[in-house]
Amino acid sequence: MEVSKAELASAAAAASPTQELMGSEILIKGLQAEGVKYIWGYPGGAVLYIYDALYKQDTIQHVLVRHEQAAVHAADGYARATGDVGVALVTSGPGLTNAVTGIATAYMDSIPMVIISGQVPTAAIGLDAFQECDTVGITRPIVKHNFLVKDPRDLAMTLKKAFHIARSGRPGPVVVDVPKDVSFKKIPYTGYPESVEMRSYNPVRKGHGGQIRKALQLLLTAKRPYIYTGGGVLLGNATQELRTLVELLGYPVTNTLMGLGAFPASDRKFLGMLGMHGTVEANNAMQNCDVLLAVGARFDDRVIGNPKHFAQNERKIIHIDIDPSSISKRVKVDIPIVGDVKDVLGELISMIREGSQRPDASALGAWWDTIEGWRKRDCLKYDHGNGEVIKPQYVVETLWNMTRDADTYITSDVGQHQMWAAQYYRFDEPRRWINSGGLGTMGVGIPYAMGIKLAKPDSEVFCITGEGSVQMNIQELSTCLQYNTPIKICALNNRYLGMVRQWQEIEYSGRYSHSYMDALPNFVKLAEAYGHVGMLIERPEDVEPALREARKLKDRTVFMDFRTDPTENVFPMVQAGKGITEMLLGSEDL
Ligand SMILES: Cc1cc2nc3c(=O)[nH]c(=O)nc-3n(C[C@H](O)[C@H](O)[C@H](O)COP(=O)(O)OP(=O)(O)OC[C@H]3O[C@@H](n4cnc5c(N)ncnc54)[C@H](O)[C@@H]3O)c2cc1C
Ligand SMILES: Cc1ncc(C[n+]2csc(CCOP(=O)(O)OP(=O)(O)O)c2C)c(N)n1
Ligand SMILES: [Mg+2]
Repeated sequence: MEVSKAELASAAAAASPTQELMGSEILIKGLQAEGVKYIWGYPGGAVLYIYDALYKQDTIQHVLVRHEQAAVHAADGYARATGDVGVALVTSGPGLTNAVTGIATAYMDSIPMVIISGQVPTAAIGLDAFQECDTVGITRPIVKHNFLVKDPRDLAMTLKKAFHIARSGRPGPVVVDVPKDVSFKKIPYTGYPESVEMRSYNPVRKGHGGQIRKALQLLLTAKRPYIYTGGGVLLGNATQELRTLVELLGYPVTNTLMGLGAFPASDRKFLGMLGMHGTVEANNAMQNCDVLLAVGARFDDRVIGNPKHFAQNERKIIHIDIDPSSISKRVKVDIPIVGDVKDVLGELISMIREGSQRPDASALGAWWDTIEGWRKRDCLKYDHGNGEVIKPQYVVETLWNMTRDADTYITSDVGQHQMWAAQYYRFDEPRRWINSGGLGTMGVGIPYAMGIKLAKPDSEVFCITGEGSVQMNIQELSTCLQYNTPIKICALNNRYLGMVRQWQEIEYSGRYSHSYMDALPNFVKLAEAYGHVGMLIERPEDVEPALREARKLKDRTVFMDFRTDPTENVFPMVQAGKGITEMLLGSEDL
């Protein structure tokens, strides 16, 4: 079913101005007008009128998940891969509380979403009604904004505002809570608003010209410049501008975990991811640069390590971010530029092209020599073992080698496997690496993958996961079958909550308190029970054939249970409290 946004909008506008519609019908018309193609959700008493209105239309496809957490994750994964607003629909009470983890996950990574929740009838609010919970109160700290719609006449404008807030400025999830009577009452429908004005909400797009000029001056006189980019470049669709800027300047670049793909990993100017599990060259450059250009990155604690250590080296910092509250939050910056990354980088590029000043070539040459020295350490080199046991890095590396020229999306869960995916799958394109960074939510991998596969049926979608994480939303294998979203699950099964085990080994003197996963299910049979294909892979020489076989099964969901080395650790690693250059590089450092 391919329906263009324009078709959806004109279908929505088709209502005659005098028509009487139920709140639920107005809601659906609004979603159509917003160009929504998919909703992930789960029904219940408070949303049955909305489900009824969904039943009577055929432009929006609803996907019935098996748990509301997965509905929000699937819509979130869709939003991350496409850049559109992801939409989820849940019922009141337990439906909403189940969705909370999904909403918080999207909030922490600034993902545009609208979550519609049912609420008990307005007259029953506050009376401990059946399946009542204070949705606005519960979600307040984990949304960009939320609304309780008390009158059906406000529905259309509220939805318009919700989409506008979700996708503009720093994106984020918006909850629209709809009491049952609001979805049921009939009112005259005058159409979906064409525009929205909010006096108190006007995100800045254009950066301050004077600040941009000052930034450029600083950048061009730098001896040891460094460009540190994050999720904001992807969210602002500014990868092309970033690439042009780097081309013009010839400066080294790093990405955060959330920014991978913003700059091609295969480009020599890319130093790899920085931070807790970043490369030696990326972290050393961060510590030793004299001018840092931070672009849509928020100086996360996993990126700068111990702030006192970070502050030991003097450097001038330029920070481009659309959210003024992100600036100087954790690290004091010298030249703040509040604005949209695409606009600001565009402006910088024009100024460089118009001017005659160029970077200091000899200083830059010396800086590159230093960086190449760090790069020689080859910190992602790993011990391939005795050929008996599968190394997790090898699985990711093999997958990357096999699919590097294919149209692929990689989702992950949270743990060691996530870090190996980030380190060894080398992303050249934006929005191809889909994971939870800020909240670090185990259980996102399968729902993310199925959300993406629905929108991108011709792409290959792999979920790199752990045997711990995958069990947190494994029920969604059922949804994958019902909606024909064939995904490929690569479980790096080390029988441990590996990232926890690694911390216990290094920080808690090997006291492995409750990190061993005993009594695991037989994943092959489990996959088969859900109607899919299961594979058990126990030897290194079987890794490539298994992946090849799985890829051939284009129309099937395949669960690959790779039995990996249970004691493998993620390196480099910056321990808690350490500076980013104080890295452990391998087991010899323990
Ligand atoms: C197990 C684990 C290990 C991790 N280890 C690492 C690690 O080693 N290295 C690492 O980098 N991360 C790591 N993380 C992730 C980390 O927790 C943070 O999520 C991540 O560093 C934040 O990335 P970011 O700074 O790009 O910010 P994001 O959360 O992506 O924020 C984006 C920023 O861009 C801004 N922005 C949004 N849109 C625009 C726009 N249009 N224009 C301008 N600005 C915009 C936003 O306001 C925000 O400030 C790890 C996470 C887990 C779970
Ligand atoms: C919902 C949730 N609970 C707990 C954690 C803490 N945590 C982070 S990584 C991890 C272990 C993940 O184990 P697994 O999925 O097997 O991945 P591995 O680290 O072994 O690759 C845990 C428990 C979390 N991130 N999310
Ligand atoms: Mg594990």
